[in-house]
Amino acid sequence: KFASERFGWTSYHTYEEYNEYLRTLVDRYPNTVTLLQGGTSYEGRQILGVRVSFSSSNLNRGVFLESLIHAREWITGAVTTYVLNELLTSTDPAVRRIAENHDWYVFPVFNPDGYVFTHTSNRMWRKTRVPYSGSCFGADPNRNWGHYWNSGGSSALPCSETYRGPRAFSEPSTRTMSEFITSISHRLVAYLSFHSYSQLLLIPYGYTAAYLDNYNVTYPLGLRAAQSLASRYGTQYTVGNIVEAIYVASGGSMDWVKGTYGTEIAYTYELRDTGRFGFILPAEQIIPTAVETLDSLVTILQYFQ
Ligand code: ING
Ligand code: ZN
Repeated sequence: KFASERFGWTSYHTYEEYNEYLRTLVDRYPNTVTLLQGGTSYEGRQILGVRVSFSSSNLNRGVFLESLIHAREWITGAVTTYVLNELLTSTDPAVRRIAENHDWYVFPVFNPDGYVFTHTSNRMWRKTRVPYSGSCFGADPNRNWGHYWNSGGSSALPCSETYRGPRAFSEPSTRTMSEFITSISHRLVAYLSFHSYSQLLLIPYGYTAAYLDNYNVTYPLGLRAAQSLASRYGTQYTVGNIVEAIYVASGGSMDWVKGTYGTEIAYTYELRDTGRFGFILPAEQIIPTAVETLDSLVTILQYFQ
């Protein structure tokens, strides 16, 4: 059996298993899937992803899926790989259309050092594993990007969960992934970042409460996406800009992509749940969470039809 059939979405996987899964997709769908090394972490791990393209010329508009930038948010990598699998295997016409009309860039584990640490040492680890002052490790990789870095909602203290790092892109993982994103930025029309938990669909920016760019498009589209999501199992999402929905938070990846390249569609998901299990979402909820999320992605990408 192909490892992609053993992989499955009834349990959570390790960093090595995610990488093995991505490699087997390339073996199985050589004309459609390309393995990409987007970056490298502080501890020297590869940040692997795939491009999925059903067009021989690679000229489709690009959609980027980012997950596990925060190590403990395990549901996020499970959902993006489930979506990846559906893009390759679904026979649902709506899914086939979004799959084949876009070039997909899927990077399941943005923060491999942190993710490995959640398996070996501390399930609740969030940050990178770069050693900083005293005995504290890690900057928050979602406070470390260079668009209005250090503009509120991040900490100067290395021991803080939201430590922004000594400078923008101090973390090898964010720096190298930003360089990769730059290299494909001219192709990207959508950047979707996955976090957990709280059931929110968040609109840029995190550094300012102002409704910049195309909020008048992304807010109503986000409401329709949340409706699609809810229509599957009744899961309720709140839609709003980051500052209004949660808090000021500068240095996020989505702010940088949107602010630097003007990517038309940019959302951050805060997946299930609302706090009962929080980061430790039971594996039985992976598939339902992914199925409802895919419904919302179909709605979001209808914008480009
Ligand atoms: N939430 C995100 C965080 O980094 C966020 C929310 C998204 C902030 C995008 C800024 C930009 O705090 C979680 N759960 O990590
Ligand atoms: Zn997060």
